[in-house]
Amino acid sequence: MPDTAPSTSVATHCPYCALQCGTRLGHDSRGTVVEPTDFPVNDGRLCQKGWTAPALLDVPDRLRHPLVRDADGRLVPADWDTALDTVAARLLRIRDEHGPDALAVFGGGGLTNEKAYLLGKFARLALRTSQIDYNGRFCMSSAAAAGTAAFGLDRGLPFPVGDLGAADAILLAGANPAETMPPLMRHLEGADLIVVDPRRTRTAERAALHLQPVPGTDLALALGLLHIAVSDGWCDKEYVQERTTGFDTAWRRAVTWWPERVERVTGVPVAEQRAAVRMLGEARRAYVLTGRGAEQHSKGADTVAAFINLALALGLPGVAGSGYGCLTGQGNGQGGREHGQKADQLPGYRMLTDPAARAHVADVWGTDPDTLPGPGRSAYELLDALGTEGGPRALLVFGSNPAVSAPHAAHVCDRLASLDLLVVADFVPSETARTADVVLPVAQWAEEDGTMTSLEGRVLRRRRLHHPPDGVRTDLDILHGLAVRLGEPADRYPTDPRLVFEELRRASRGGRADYSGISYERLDAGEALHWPCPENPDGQPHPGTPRLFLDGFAHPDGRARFAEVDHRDPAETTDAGHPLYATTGRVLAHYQSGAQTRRVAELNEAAPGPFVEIHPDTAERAGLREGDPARVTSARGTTVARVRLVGSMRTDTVFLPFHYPGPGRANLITSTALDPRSRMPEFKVCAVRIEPGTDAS
Ligand SMILES: Nc1nc2c(c(=O)[nH]1)N[C@H]1C(S)=C(S)[C@@H](COP(=O)(O)OP(=O)(O)OC[C@H]3O[C@@H](n4cnc5c(=O)[nH]c(N)nc54)[C@H](O)[C@@H]3O)O[C@H]1N2
Ligand SMILES: Nc1nc2c(c(=O)[nH]1)N[C@H]1C(S)=C(S)[C@@H](COP(=O)(O)OP(=O)(O)OC[C@H]3O[C@@H](n4cnc5c(=O)[nH]c(N)nc54)[C@H](O)[C@@H]3O)O[C@H]1N2
Ligand code: SF4
Ligand SMILES: [Mo]
Repeated sequence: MPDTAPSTSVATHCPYCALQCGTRLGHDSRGTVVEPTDFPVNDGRLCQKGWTAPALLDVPDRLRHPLVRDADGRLVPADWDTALDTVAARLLRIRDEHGPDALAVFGGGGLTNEKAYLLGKFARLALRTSQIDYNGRFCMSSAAAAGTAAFGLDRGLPFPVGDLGAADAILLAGANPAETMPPLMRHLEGADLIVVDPRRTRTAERAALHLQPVPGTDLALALGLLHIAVSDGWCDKEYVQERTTGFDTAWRRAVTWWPERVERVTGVPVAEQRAAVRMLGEARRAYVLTGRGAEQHSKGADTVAAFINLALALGLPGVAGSGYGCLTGQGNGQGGREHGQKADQLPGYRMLTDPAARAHVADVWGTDPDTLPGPGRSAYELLDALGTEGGPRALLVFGSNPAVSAPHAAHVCDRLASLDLLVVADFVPSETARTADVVLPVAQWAEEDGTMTSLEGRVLRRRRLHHPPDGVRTDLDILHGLAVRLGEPADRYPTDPRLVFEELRRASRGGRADYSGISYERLDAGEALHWPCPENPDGQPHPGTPRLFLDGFAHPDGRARFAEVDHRDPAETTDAGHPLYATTGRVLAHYQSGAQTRRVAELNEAAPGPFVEIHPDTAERAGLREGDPARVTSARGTTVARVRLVGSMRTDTVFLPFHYPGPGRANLITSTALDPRSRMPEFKVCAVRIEPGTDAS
């Protein structure tokens, strides 16, 4: 069917996380309603966010027309031509005066594949800038760097979610799916769960074993688990011999991490370390999975590498029924990292520095490879450079709310304020949008077609239930409108998602994430297509690749690589002025910066405001009781939150969710230390003190 007429009900997927639960959306007397479908990952279930998602479509302050800041500094309604003309004219002027790298783009892992692809093309062709990165840098980059190094290819889960159901043991390092992907828990029920988390989360409560390390010490723990695996005889020597290289270099480091030393650094008792390895070693089928708790560190990539080393020593990756995986987070966190909105990437998970990749993509784009810019700054470095000498002077934001979600948020807001031009495309007036010079109101999930790639690498159709409200345009329309005004040929920026996908197929052909054999027709026929899914030269449809690495890893020799990694402290350790560790994360009811979920009444009632989890003894020493307002202060700033006493917390650690705006932003305190390999910020550990606050503070 060509551009579909809106239907009375459509099969689609939840707008939020990377599990991409299957849903059916329809209308009844209450308005838009959602039902879960029997899609394999959720099998008739949804979490609270999924059930309430239709409310997003008409939140009271939904943006319904463009806004342009007037001479008095107020955002006032404007028509689309005025808004787009204003943006284009100012972009051209800034580029003329300061060169193309004065223009920057910040994308998001919630954008469809089509949007992510067109955004990267727009930045590099229409703006001619190298300065594009996206919020996935804050999310999956450490696991991606480690996975690529180890296996030659980065796909969050190289196996379908359903495979987890047959496992005997699963180690979850720094993931809390009971709150972040509730329907996933059903797939973990059959296994003995080993949870590594400084907090006793809802996931940890369901575990056979909970290891509760000091934040920022997972690398030591993983080295120690490898040490035990080898010295207690759980190492799969035949697998290591036949399917890997580099064991000796990894062992050279792990050998010094004997269990007592690991206990001293991590706080995890020797007996628990041994028990964890025994559970994994005795299992016939086992998985090691990482989440943001292990990854969002200045050594996140090395930490993931250490967990992969453990998995390799146990002989798990690339074996049916076992493996290593990263639980990717955002709705299109997987696809968003494959199609060119990352600073160093071109579509198909190609690298921007690879001459063959440049030539291929330039050919699809109808341009000379020499005109393509090189790699630009990573997300935090980009935000940090805004408005500085030699840094970008204009920023276009599509699908992120960095005023709340970026580390050291007060500093990021200063940088945003120093820009000559800030343009935000969103469907709600997010905290970032409110500071913009131009706000462009966009359509959302149920109002447009597209594809998303879930955490298991499966490409899914997002389907339109109804047209966007009057006055609202799609992201593809906006990119088209701007590109044309910047002098680009109109047909280079199609507004029909299907046409963009057809081009994306060609651009990805032969790349690591090859989508060339996938089409809307095949997806609409219900096929389950996991990439790589190349177009076969003989015309036979490729079945996709649900399980990777069974016949070999993606390195030229087919072997996985052990990594030589060693533990190091977090960028910031505690001292007399900042005696506690603060870590950050998520609660069930809210999503990310909260821009969407804080506008859904039922979700906001479930988790109404910022809080800090703290052990009762630690609270008492600080003079704090349950419900008191508290000030949590790091070297960068102070955030305010209500005290929540939690007896199972470590006494040296407090926890804050990062979903709240204003003075309750957890990111007012977080560290700007970056992982040297992935450029991931250290969201999960900084040194703080806590003291009584006032309701006004
Ligand atoms: N409800 C909800 N669900 C979501 C999201 C959301 O915002 N809200 N976001 C989605 C996205 S984008 C993502 S990335 C995923 C994230 O999913 P998760 O990775 O499960 O989420 P987090 O809560 O960030 O971190 C997981 C756990 O890491 C622990 N942790 C903190 N520091 C450390 C440490 O040093 N070591 C270890 N081992 N653990 C530590 C925290 O206590 C927390 O329980 O969730 C997705 N799903
Ligand atoms: N302290 C701390 N900070 C963190 C984390 C942490 O664990 N701790 N986690 C990090 C992680 S993993 C992530 S993924 C980031 C996420 O943080 P953000 O990047 O801020 O993510 P969202 O809050 O989802 O913001 C998405 C914005 O885009 C809008 N939007 C949604 N879909 C579309 C679309 O299709 N088009 C357009 N134009 N707009 C759209 C939404 O309304 C919302 O305003 O936060 C990071 N920040
Ligand atoms: S688990 Fe994720 S995809 Fe599923 S309903 Fe909840 S937010 Fe939506
Ligand atoms: Mo994320």
